[in-house]
Amino acid sequence: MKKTIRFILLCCFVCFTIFACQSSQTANDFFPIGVAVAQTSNVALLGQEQVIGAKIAEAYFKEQGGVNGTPIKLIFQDTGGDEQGASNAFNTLINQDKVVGIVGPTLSQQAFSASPIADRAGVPVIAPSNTAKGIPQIGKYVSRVSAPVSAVAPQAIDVVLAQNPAIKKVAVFYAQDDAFSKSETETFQATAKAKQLELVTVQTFQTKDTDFQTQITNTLQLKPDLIIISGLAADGGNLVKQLRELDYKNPIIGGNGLNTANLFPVCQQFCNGIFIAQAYSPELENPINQAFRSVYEQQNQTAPPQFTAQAFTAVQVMTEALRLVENAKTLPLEELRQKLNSAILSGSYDTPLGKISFTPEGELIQERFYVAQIEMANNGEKGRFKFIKS
Ligand code: 1QQ
Repeated sequence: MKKTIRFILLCCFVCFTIFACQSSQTANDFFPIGVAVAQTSNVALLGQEQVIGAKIAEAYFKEQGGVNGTPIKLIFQDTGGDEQGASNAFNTLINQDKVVGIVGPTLSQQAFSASPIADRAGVPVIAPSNTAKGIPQIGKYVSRVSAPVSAVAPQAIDVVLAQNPAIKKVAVFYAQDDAFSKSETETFQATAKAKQLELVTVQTFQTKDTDFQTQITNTLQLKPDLIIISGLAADGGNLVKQLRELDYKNPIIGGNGLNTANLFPVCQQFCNGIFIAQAYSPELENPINQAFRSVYEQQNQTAPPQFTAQAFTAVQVMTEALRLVENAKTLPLEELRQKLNSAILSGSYDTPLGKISFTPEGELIQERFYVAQIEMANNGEKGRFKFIKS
């Protein structure tokens, strides 16, 4: 009999322990924020920089007391480089991980498939790097901290023309299977025409292409004074390399997809001189940028890149908006997601990108943009982004 009672008591203890452990996994002890970016595939050249920025933000805000004493916890789901991967990651974060909101995906091409899923489920999405036209218009739960191509890309043309007033003929290349590249080339082409430049050719390629000889041969016959490329890092880097190998000597502007040091191993010494407009400058003097920059520099011995700063900013906005939601800890998840979205859109934030806020539609309002030029060491191994317009 005694044995039976002891057994029952033991069972109760085990059950209670299991129950206690399980309930401590709920959102009461932390706020789960999903991060759905490309950790694998060709797009990981861009996505890796985002993971670093999100993780720095997670540690930084933990130290700052999280959300009124409750930490945020990032839950990463790899999207790979395509639409299906992004949609799967979003579904897992929403239904299985029960996140309060999502930072992601990496590409606009992925966002047009995945972000409507979150929008329909009433889950706030902050796009850390989707710059194509139409992203905030996906739905009322979608906003972005990545300024649109229309605000950023023209700055590179301005700087190049100021340095080279004799430029007349422009050739444009873009990846026709990528929504961002299509959107960015529209901006580049419209800006070039508005500046009275002659658009001598528009060449297309695919983001998985590695050989650009045909397009380059067709283009160089037309003797352009400037070439502008809208693609991603691997394709864009190879295109630059092949242009220089085939003796193209005039300036090159790269779009946002080339905006990473992960381009350097692809085009090596041929990356030298590429102009790229920037939505972030490491030099910005505000306390949060200085804090972010110093952690990044300790870890990486170089200044932080734009995609890292934007990912940090997306996690920051999510965290600071959570602080504004009354009784966030006890609200049912659905209601929390809804109130979080309203808080995101109505807040204003001091971030590594400077002071930012949003239009009611979720479009970013940001004050300053910059232009940098890539400077490679002679051996082509090391390079840096040198800021020329700040
Ligand atoms: C987009 C982009 C990419 C270059 C981000 C990595 O701007 O897809 O919108």
